[in-house]
Amino acid sequence: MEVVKNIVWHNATITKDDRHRMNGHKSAILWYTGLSGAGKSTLANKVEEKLFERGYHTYVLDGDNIRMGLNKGLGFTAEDRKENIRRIGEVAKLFVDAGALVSTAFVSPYNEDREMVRKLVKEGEFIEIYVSASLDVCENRDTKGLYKKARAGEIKNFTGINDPYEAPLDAELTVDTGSQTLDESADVVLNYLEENGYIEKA
Ligand code: ADX
Repeated sequence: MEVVKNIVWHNATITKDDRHRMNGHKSAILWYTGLSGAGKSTLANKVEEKLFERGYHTYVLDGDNIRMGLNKGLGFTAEDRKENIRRIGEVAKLFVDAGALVSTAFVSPYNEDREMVRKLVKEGEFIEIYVSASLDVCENRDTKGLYKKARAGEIKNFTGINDPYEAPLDAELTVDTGSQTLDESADVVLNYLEENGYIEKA
């Protein structure tokens, strides 16, 4: 890669604090991680819906969708996943700067990659949410038919089948979508946000 020189950081006139004051709430990344089919996107969207209804500035960055645009061309080797997560981390950081409660729904199977994102932002701005449905549950759901293909050897590096998933060691939250309803899981997240001063109590 070319070494780029002669770039100077420009400080914004309107700061993150100004935006927090204007919006009436803090900003942070809600980082959902878990196996394909664990329910990350579904949960992220449900939580967003509840926050949005209560007047919070929100956005969801979704793995499958981002891979069709910004991250088109990245595959599923450890190196490509790292680059996928690095870019999403940077984009999510911009959303935090813009004052939003931004949710990301990516498998993000490696502890190291998730820790890289945690370090990008300030303490308290990264909330790791482990969506912990077991491989059995995800494989039985097989919403996209990908586990079947992976078992048949049609997909290489498929997380949980022939590629690793490193469960978070120190997640702020663990949500078991295998044993909870969607609303129950969403309320676990909302309670955390209330208890930790990100949002007002309902
Ligand atoms: S990540 O590992 O780099 O974070 P990301 O969340 O962007 O993955 O993409 C995962 C989605 O891509 C899965 O939900 C699934 O639909 C699809 N997918 C296709 N191939 C794979 C694979 N080899 N491993 C995991 N997911 C895959």
